[in-house]
Amino acid sequence: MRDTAQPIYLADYQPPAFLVEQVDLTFKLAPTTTRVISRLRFSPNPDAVPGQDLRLDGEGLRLIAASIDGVTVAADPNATGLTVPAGALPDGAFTWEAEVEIAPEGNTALEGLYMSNGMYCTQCEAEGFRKITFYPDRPDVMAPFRVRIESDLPVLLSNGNPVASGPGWAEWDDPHPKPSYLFALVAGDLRATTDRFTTMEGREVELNIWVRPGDEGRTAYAMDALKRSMLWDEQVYGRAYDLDIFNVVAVDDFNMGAMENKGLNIFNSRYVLASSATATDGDFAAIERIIAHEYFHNWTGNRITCRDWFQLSLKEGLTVFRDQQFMGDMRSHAVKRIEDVLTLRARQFREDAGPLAHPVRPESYVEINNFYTATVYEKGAELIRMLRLLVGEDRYKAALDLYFARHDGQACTIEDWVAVFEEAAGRDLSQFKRWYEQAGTPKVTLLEDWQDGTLTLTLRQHTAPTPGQPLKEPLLIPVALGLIGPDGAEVMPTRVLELDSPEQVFTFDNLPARPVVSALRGFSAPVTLEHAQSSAERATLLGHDTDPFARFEAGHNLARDILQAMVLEGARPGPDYIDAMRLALTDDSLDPAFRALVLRLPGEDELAQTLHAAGHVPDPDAIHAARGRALDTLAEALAPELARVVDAMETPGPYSPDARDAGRRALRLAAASLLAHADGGAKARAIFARADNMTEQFGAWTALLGVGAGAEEGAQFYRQWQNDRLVMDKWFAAQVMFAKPERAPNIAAELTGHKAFDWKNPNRFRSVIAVLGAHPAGFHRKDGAGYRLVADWLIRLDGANPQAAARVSTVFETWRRYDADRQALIRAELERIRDRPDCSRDMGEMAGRMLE
Ligand code: B3K
Ligand code: ZN
Repeated sequence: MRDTAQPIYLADYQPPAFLVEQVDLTFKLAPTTTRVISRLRFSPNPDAVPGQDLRLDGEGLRLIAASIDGVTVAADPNATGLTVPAGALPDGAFTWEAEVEIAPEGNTALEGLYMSNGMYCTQCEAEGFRKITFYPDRPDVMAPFRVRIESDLPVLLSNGNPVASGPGWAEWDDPHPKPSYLFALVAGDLRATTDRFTTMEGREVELNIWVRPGDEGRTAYAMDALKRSMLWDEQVYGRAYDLDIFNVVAVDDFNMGAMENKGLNIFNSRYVLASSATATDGDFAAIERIIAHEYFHNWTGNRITCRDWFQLSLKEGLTVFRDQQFMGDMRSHAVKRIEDVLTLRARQFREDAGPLAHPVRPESYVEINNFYTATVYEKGAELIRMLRLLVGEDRYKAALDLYFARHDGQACTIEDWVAVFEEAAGRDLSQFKRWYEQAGTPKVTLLEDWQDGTLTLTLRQHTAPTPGQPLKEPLLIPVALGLIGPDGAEVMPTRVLELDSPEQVFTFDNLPARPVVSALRGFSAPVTLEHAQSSAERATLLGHDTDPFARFEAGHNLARDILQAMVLEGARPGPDYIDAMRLALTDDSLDPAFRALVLRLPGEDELAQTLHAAGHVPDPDAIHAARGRALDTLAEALAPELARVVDAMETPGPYSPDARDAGRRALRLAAASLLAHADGGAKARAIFARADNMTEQFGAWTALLGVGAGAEEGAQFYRQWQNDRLVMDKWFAAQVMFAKPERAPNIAAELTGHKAFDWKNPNRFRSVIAVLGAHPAGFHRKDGAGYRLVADWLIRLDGANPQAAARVSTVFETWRRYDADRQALIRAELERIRDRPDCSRDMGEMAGRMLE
């Protein structure tokens, strides 16, 4: 029997002893006494050792009755499930029936069947189905489900197609075999926005977005995004939807963003509900991306699922990659790529550099929910991007066609995935596969040598040890490279250098003059690049590179070097940098969204990360101060241009969330925020006063907060939005995010005392506690007040919702970067969290790994 704190190992995988041919479930819903009656048709798995016991997972279930083929069995569940010995089982197939009782109302963990504002809903991935009934709760057991719901609530939903309904009941049938983690049920007083989509196969699909009464006016954008996602998956991947109905439900209490349950996606309401008055451009983009992501899972995740949870990136990395492609097609590939790289570095590189580093395919876990990480998702997507670059667009398409044709309806592994690429490209990818197995961010060093028209590039790769992996093998790293001549023109088309050894040399002859090297174009591999370049070379790339990512990166590196020098030597930004920024700011030939990104200085956590990687102990206060000085200097120097851009970027006409207008607003607000450091916030105040949309209202308010102003605007914001739960999350978050470092823990503490601080709601909890953890100088206040406050709240949340608490605990993952005093304070907090007798498995694993 599984001791719940014991690790599970990939190497121990065994096929299931029994397969499930059909599932029939009946739910009699009641807040504290829901009855779940299950009828499961089992047959021995021909691929497993015969004669095994029947093992069913089950947690927190009150067993009322159980039988096999109609004969009562004396099952005796323990904390993790029950076992029927092989000797008590009939030969061949048999039917298991059980009735259990559960109490959704008291389920604060938001896993299994729970309640949110009077509505019933479920979250089963990864292992929540076992909190609903006894079942072989593992993804390689796939079965068709038939579900009957009995309840007085008006709307009763489950997976698949509706088959029948009457007063107080409804029945659903999902013909597509699925693992239990994709099961879903919703019951409540809900309102639908309805639309239709006709698939390329001619199937008429009813689309519904279900929300609480009063929220109907905020569903239009999600519906539009859904229809565009369905069309895109047909056009780009040849994948059509496969049921007669597709339901999306918005729920206020939800542990993550959304869930791809077959035919019944359940969403955190913040990723469905949007109106121009209440949602920012960023919110609209997040809705578009997540609607697409969950929809795309229908093929990459649901029809082809994972054999076991170690293979999680098989569905998540691929689906993230697909949503990135979709967003690029819908908006701008250049801007999307830059944003994705910034996220990757902020979250995944950070994870990879600390005690929580793990491979894209981990080898062991204690609690699988702790492995829904930036590494599995975002780095997983990067691996697919590299595969596509290595084999080329056409062979990528061929590999994916083969994947869908060969594995539809199966539960697969990373090996299956790599094999379709090997076959489609006729190429051995065994070295590439190391990317899935080896944790850590490789460092690539590039050295240039120039002699008589020949440029010699020496490339080296090195990956530092990570927990459990002291030695690293060389990886296959595609480095996309271009050369820019002194006149700013391209010397050759982009070439992809394949780095597969610790060191390799590449030469380029017959060059008329020494070019500027544009390396890692498009961020062709998830590595850190060390490439010494002068400010002048970086300015050339920023001004002339044909690759937009490389252009952005040149400006970003320029800023990062200056900020580092400011932190370490107290320098000031020089005229080179200011001129380069002026050029980017005022170059009207550039996409405003791109210019907004160029204008954004590297963040404090990124600076701490790079300083640490360069062998320094980062001082959060010094970083905060240096960044503030850089903003002041830039603002003073560029004030006239900034003011002009603020005016020029006004978006005439009614609000539209499209990329064009959103890009203009992004630049306008970036300019106003920077300018606030010189004009005291005059422009921002004017934007706030006239704003007719949340993007400008919120953006202008936070621009003011950024310079220590905005108190009046904050009060007005509160008065206007105090009854809107999603906007109130912003009100909480902004005050912590933009607090002066010395005040941040106090402000966060005060906010936790606010009457609207409902800490059991994950969004609200994160809007204060996780946001404090993301405020480097505030969280790391020298006296440890930030650490204490976060730890106190993590302990409290752990008692109610371990999964959500464990996730927020990653705010501590960078602790070993810092000085001895701070380390001692954090260590004490992590020990306090871990050493409680009632510490959850989720939190115990996280704190334990961070302390190891
Ligand atoms: N598959 C879900 C995440 C489930 C998380 C469980 N702890 C959402 C997604 O990735 O689409
Ligand atoms: Zn996903």
